[in-house]
Amino acid sequence: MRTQVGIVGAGPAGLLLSHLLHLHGIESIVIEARTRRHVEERIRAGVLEQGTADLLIEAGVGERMKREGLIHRGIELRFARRRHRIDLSELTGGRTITVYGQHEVVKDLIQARLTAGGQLIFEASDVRVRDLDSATPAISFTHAGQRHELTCDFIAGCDGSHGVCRPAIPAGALTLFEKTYPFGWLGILAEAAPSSEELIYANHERGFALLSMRSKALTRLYVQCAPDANIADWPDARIWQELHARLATDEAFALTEGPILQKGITAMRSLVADPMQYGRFFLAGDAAHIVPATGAKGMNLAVADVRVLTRALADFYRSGQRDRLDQYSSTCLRRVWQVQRFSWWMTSLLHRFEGKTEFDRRRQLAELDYLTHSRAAATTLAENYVGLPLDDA
Ligand code: RFL
Ligand code: PHB
Repeated sequence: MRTQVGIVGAGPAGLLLSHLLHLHGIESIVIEARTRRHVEERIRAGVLEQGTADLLIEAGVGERMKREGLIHRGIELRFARRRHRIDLSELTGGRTITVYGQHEVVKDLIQARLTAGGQLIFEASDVRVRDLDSATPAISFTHAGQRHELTCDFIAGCDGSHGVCRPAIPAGALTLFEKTYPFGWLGILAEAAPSSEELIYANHERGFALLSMRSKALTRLYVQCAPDANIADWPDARIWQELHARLATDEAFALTEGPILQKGITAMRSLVADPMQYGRFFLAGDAAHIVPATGAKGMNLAVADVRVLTRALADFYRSGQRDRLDQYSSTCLRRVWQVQRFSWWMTSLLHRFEGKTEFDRRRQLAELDYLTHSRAAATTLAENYVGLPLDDA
């Protein structure tokens, strides 16, 4: 088998890359380890920056998102039993975020690829990449009991944080920057109308809580938990009890409960791989970097990488120009570090840090107070949350 760009992983990064390349007349094949159903049902991110939503619309895959996505113009910060609205739109010249599940984006992209005759190979096992710095890098994999070899001009490693791509770059050629936070998030999807029209980020002495949503009938909720928490120790009643306690306010609010459809624990960590390229091999999305979920940036960052990579590959195939390909990593890493900083800051602001002193706690509350009473401070949150401008260099 042969293709121009071999793509490992059918998450948002791999699928969007394949779709955008197709729009430029560049052929690709996507190799995915899991089933189509699994990737279409995996509940993860839910917040699209304005730039992400605009890109999906421009690329012709935003129709359902425009119909079903929820446009939000603000978020709430809740602390010391008070509610404070950050008016994202007013602070950013009218920009908004769209609440639309990552799995819905994935469904839309799979549909678009299949309609256009794109090749997506699900349930591939023992996927390996090799000859990455040669002119003909290759992906080998087993599918339906047969071993295949896919020779490519370029390979995009879009296989997420636990894939085979990042480790395929020789250790001496790669630096990893990592930070682990001393807590995780326990997330649930509940069959209940969201108790608020906008997302609520709550700082509480028992720990962080977040109210988000997937639709008018589905609430997505998170509570900070121990990094090694066991889901068995979190029966439904305990989850609701913590949510009620951490979201409690002296102002009007009632948390609506409903049957829990999904439950899972996510580690909170930061990771950056530098560089994001090696020869003809390019990492994009979670394969290259992880951000703690507090800033709602993971999927948006994957989309930003893929946009840069598409432009670089389009230049190459159109005119043989390699400049943008050569600059791929440095172009992406600038945004990656901006987003790491923001995600780390949101995480530090909102979580309970075990072992920290009362001084640290008061300082955290003072920062929240400043943020909700200074237009300058609120603007820095707002412009990062709706998404820094995409790099158009
Ligand atoms: P993905 O989505 O992990 O996709 C990688 C794909 O590669 C496949 N794969 C392989 N395929 C072939 N061979 C192998 N050896 C393979 N190994 C793995 C996997 O099956 C998968 O299909 O990475 P991608 O495309 O880079 O997308 C990144 C996003 O998924 C991720 O950053 C976000 O979900 C992070 N994230 C959030 N991001 C946001 O922008 N906003 C949010 O609100 C937000 N909330 C979240 C999140 C992530 C979470 N979890 C579970 C990690 C909330 C949670 C709970
Ligand atoms: C989500 O809806 O899953 C979500 C929203 C905001 C975040 C993280 C996750 O910061």
